[in-house]
Amino acid sequence: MKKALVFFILVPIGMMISGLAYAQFARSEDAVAYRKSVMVVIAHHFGRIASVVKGDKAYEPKEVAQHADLVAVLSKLPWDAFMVPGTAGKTGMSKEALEQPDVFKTFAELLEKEAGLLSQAAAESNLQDIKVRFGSVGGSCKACHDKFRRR
Ligand code: ASC
Repeated sequence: MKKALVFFILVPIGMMISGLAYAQFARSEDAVAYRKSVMVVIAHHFGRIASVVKGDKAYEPKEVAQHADLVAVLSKLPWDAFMVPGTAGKTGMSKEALEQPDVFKTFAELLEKEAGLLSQAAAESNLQDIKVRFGSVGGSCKACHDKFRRR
């Protein structure tokens, strides 16, 4: 009875409180689809900021702030989906990522932090700051890709 209470009531409540990103995937393909989708959407919104930073597009503060907010929120989502056993070495992720989950997590947290700072700079409409923070976000993407992306 007590175990059932924990399992059916407290665990789901805890999962709801701990947030959306609690990744519980029925099949490993679902985890792969989830993480790929999130990465595609992050790349899209980050790319929209890139065109402003590079000077290909005029700076519209409100738009950049929206893209930066999305990158910051999305950056919190995909990491558990990368840590699902059996999904390494078949996709863009190398096996080393699953062998070094702490290192992987450190990169993930760095991106989350940098994306939060980019979003702050965008909220303040500070283009100079946005450029600097954009560079740091890109650097954190690259650091993880260099280590854990298959070539
Ligand atoms: C992007 C994108 C990445 C990163 C990376 C930064 O816009 O799609 O994967 O930036 O290229 O070095």
